[in-house]
Amino acid sequence: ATLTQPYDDSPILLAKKNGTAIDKSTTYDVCEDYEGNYRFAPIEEAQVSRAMIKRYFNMMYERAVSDVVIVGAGSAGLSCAYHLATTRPDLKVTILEASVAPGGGAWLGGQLMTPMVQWLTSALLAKVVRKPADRFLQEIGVPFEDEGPFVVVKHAALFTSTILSRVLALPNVVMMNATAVEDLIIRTDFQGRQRVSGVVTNWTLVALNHDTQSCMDPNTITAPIVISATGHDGPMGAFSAKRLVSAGLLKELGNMRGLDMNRAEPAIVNGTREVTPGLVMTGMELSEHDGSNRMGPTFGAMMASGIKAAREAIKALDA
Ligand code: AHZ
Repeated sequence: ATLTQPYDDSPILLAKKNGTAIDKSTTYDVCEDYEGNYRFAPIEEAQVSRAMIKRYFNMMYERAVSDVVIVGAGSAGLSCAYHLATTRPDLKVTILEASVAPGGGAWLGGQLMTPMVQWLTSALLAKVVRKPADRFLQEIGVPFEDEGPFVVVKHAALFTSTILSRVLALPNVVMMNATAVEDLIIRTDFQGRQRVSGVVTNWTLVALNHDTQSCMDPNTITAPIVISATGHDGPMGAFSAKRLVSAGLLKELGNMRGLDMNRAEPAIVNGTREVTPGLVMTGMELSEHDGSNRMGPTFGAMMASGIKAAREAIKALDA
């Protein structure tokens, strides 16, 4: 038998599923035999390579000019992407994430609560999401416990995996992970103003090795609006805020202040804006830009700031 029968259409599997008898006298084109052994359709290795290469490089080709680039796929960047891409399905939204795993700090609620400590109470593994961000949780379909002034999602990974799957399923969104933004494209417009007009990219593994090799030049993506969501300072964080300083577009970094939940959340959400022409900033990167407090493990402001950043981007695009 030639093994071309699609798996789901296998007469044997269908007979098993429907509880009907398998006709053993007939030879079927199937991937599973009567004993339950699987046989795979033959494949050339090059088919696998080409299936990836064609799609990935077509995507890069198509997204070399995007409508909006979002830098950083943490809780703020992903919330922004979801709101932007669902509100404006006409926009080509391109997300760039330096890490292999998108999600930023939102895989854990606070402190490094790994599966080794699962025996601790669920509250210790939980991610606190203060209201009114619970409406966003309802919209994307993440269950939570209502604790009055705040709500609790039983595991941060439930939020992050859900929003990732929602965002990646949207037809106008692409995400390139393991891809770092190394620089900003900054042009002078007709009025002589400096304007962010896109990003300079490289594979993160290359970006981390510039000191060990001779020149490894980058690539570019142009876009009328860049949304920076790179988090507070760290090995890669606060990327655009720091670059704005070295490019002379921001006098100095405000530097993130100490933890104060009550001050931090409104400061981040209310401060979400186009900080320089062409660049909207969201999430904890703003604390470094503006010098506002950190809030620790409460993520409501990240969602609300992401949503506001999407609105600011639309406003700037439509202006
Ligand atoms: O890998 C970074 C992370 O996933 C990514 N990133 C940073 N620099 C990048 C670059 N190119 C591409 N140059 C880059 N990607 O940006 C993402 C930032 O996610 P995050 O979770 O660190 O930031 P956020 O603002 O979305 O969420 C902050 C969550 C925090 S931190 C905090 C505290 O410390 O008090 N409290 C909260 C709620």
